Amino acid sequence: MERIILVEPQSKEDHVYRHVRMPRLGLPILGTQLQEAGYDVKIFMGTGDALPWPQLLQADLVGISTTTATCREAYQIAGNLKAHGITVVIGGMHATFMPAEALQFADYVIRGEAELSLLPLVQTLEAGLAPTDIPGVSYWQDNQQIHNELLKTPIDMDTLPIPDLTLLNKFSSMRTIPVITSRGCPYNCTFCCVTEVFGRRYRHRSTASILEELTHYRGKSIFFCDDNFAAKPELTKELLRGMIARGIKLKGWGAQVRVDAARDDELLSLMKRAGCAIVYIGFESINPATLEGYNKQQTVADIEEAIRRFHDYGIRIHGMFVFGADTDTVETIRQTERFANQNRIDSIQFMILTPFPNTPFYDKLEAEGRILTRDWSLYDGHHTVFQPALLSPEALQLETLKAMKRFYSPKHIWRNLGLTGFGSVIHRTIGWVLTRHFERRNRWYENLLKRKQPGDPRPVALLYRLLKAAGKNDLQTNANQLKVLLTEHKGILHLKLRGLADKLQLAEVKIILRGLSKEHYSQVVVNIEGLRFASDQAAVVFSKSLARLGSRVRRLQVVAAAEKQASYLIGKGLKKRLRMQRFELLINRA
Ligand code: B12
Ligand code: SF4
Repeated sequence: MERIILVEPQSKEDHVYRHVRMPRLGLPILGTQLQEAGYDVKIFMGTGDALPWPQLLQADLVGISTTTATCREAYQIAGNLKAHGITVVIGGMHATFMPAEALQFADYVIRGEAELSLLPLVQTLEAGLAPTDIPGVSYWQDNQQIHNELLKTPIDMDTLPIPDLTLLNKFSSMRTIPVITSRGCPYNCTFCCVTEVFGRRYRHRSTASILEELTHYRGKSIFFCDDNFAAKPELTKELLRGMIARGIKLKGWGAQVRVDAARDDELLSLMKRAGCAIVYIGFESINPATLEGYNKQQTVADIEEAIRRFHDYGIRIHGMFVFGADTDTVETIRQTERFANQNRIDSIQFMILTPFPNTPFYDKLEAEGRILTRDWSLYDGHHTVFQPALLSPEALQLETLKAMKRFYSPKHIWRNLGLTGFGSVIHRTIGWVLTRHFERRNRWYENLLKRKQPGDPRPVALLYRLLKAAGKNDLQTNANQLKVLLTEHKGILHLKLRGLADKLQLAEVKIILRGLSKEHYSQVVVNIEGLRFASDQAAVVFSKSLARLGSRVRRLQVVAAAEKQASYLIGKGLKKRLRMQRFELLINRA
């Protein structure tokens, strides 16, 4: 097992952050560990169809990282690799929360922090053994899922290597370099999932090791990936003093902090002197009831004070707000936009509250029947995926976008010039372009929410309903030996094909499929576990009609029985469709 490729899939959904070329640090750290142990490692970031497939298909093992919003891309890539017989390990945030789901697409899943698990797993596999004792590993044994216990003590950050970012394909085009100084957060905001992975105990690296890393990046722009860069102000000050003393001049750096950081004059002064250009602050809300509900432990007065004080020190602010709490109304969203403009926040991000799976917030909404869709790719803070309490899903979606548009309007961009300078004008102009782009690309979702019937928990207008309207629902055809069963479950259309398919019968299926694909956003699952092809030609015809269906619906999943059946289809034309968007191959091992 020499060649290892690690992949950070990017989201296909169009949102502001899709265009950021900075990786999360998990794969660079794990990649460096593997490289130091003698493996040939490469890391790729990208959407499935933009990845270098010839290289991926040569790998001995591929590790794929997940967040909730990018897990579908991850599963799609994993499905394709599995069909080619390549060993796949999935890890990261979403896999940690949903290991049983992720394991459907992989040989192994690693939950939680993986620095004490991935290398031992690779070595164990090389020795031909089962990973019975490796913490956090989930795997298959006799078609059963085994989930090893999680790592008991959090990882000591000083035992980790400095990530070698040159392992990344996008290194040369990376404008901002990610550096991390700590893990874990002592707070416990109700909507956040970070503490589920990194814990509530704040751990940090030694100042000496961070300074050593920073010396490599003189003259570059840095983003500190810590959830709360100044959680221990005395340590942060030590680091900043070190940067100043060693003359580590960066092009400018940014970090996430809480409002509390603004109360400490010495900290602010050191941040400015060490080159801090911008802070990212989770203000979350200006509705006191919402702040309380989020357990944010900050007040609106704290927010106002933080804005004023960071500005006094000439540090720009990116304010992050979250809309959609049970105490929020349309007026909350409008007031927040006015607040952000009046207080001259340099740039903002208005996000829609997102119930990440396996958080208490998700469980609550699930229990109340308020989850609208389990399409994880929409769990990105830009789409309404649940039924809010005091406003409709459509209003939450539209008002959030409208507020973004007002904030990033040319009027406010120029008004801002006098106060916070040209830097924030540039940021706001970029925001103006991206917001409009997002609006154009996401109209389909507004339309979808508009069609939602009150009290209907499903994400509306499915192909199935079109079919229902045509009086053909729950169709069961028996064309000679080919059986076609059409059903709907939790808002997803399922097409089950059983028996022997020849060209003629497939022509009939093609007509059914064509009739279905009038809308562009639905999810269809085609189960071919019980399907056999009368000839190679029939398999080619089938591959083609699947591809056509895939280009018309929002997501197409094909469930095949065992890897053999999947490889056969791939051999018969599906290989060309590896680049096909929205296509996933799932292999049922049972
Ligand atoms: C830096 C960062 C960003 C950057 C870079 C993003 C990128 N390339 O994805 C920016 C600012 C652009 C960004 C944007 C967004 N982000 Co962000 N981001 C972070 C942040 C603060 C740090 C990431 C990091 O480096 N972590 C440290 C490293 C060491 O952790 P890690 O990469 O997860 O890896 C460890 C384990 O997870 C595991 N692991 C990870 N991958 C793999 C793979 C394998 C094979 C194995 C075995 C193990 C493994 O092992 C690693 C080492 O222990 C995290 C919070 C956090 N603390 O992680 C949020 C976080 C990842 N972001 C989040 C979100 C929601 C977003 C946005 C959707 C926000 C938005 N509304 O626009 C966008 C989407 C971006 C996208 N890719 O589509 C959420 C994800 C939640 C979830 N359940 O998925 C997080 C957790 C924040 C939060 N508070 O909830 N983000
Ligand atoms: S302070 Fe930030 S990282 Fe910590 S729990 Fe709250 S949202 Fe999560």
